[in-house]
Amino acid sequence: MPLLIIKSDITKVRCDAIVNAANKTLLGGAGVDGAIHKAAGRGLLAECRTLGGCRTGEAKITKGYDLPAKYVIHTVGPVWTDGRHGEEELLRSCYRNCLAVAKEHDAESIAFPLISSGVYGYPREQALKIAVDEIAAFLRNEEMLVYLVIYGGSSFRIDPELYKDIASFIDDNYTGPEDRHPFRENAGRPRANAKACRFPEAHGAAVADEIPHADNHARPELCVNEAIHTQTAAVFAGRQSLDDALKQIDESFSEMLLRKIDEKGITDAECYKKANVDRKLFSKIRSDRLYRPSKATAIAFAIALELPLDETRDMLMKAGFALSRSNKFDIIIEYFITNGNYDVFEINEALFAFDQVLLGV
Ligand code: AR6
Repeated sequence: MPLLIIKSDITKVRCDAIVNAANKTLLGGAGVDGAIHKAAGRGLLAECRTLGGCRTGEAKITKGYDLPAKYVIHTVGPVWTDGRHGEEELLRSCYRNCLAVAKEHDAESIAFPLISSGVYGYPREQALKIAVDEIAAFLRNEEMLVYLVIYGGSSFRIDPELYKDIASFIDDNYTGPEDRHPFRENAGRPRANAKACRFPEAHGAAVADEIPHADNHARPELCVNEAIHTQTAAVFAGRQSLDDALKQIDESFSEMLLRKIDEKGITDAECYKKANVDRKLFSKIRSDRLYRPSKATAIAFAIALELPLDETRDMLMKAGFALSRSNKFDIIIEYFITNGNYDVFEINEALFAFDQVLLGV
């Protein structure tokens, strides 16, 4: 199942377990710890008192009390000194231990804050990279829906070099209206408060049908492929019956996807995991040859299959979409494909940093 980076308050996320970035006493504190204790009520503190604290890198579980989550998994991140005091390994073990505890309790979904990146001072880009790395490694073998929750309006940056590179690629390739240019100084304020990405209003949102698109993803209403136009013309010219014409409809998105999976010699599971797509959604696509995915899902599969740009365009067209140069999302996708980087989690980090919808579901 997928990893979704979302902007939210973790105490509001509906899922089986939320993770608390606690301290060794487990008796509450500031930051996300304070927010979780406040929202959960006194029952949480009472249960925490029975746990005897927790060592750095380890994890302990309690009930969720007044929270929408069934469980809270408490972990203690490392305090950042200079990166030479075992901070990275300790932070990695926080994620691993929390995921192991969640699995032991049959949690199907879990939400993490960016552990150690607040009061404990871990540099945010590095904290994010470790979180994504560990969660992605876990999801290669396990089925769980994992949210990484970034709080409030705090600025969020990926590796500054990568950010600069993508920003200049967007700058060089953007062909939309000048007054909405993403980076030019004379541009208006494009999408200042645009929703960053999907929001888990309810447990299971990400495994339900395709989630509605953000405004930069308006689905073209009439996006029938050219083959169908040709067939239609022939019908109206009286050369063909409608039945005959419909028999000649081009390969569908789902058919192309399954053909490409076969050609690449990968399994279905390898493909949907690499696409950051939920197994149930994949099954739907597999069983419905006319399934219409969202644009983000269609691109996620093109990325999982490591398709070059022309084949990505072809696959998108079958789902009724195009890659244009008039919006940031499309240009960022083009950037990664032309650079031969097909790591969906890295692409999602970049999309998140640029306030765009994420790939997969
Ligand atoms: N939802 C999601 N993320 C949040 C929330 C929230 N409601 N509130 C803060 N964050 P921190 P740490 C983010 O300081 O660095 C406590 O006092 C925040 O923006 O909560 O591991 C404990 O008792 C940041 O990105 O935890 C410990 O003493 C991330 O959560 C100490 O702080 C972690 O920030 C732990 O420090």
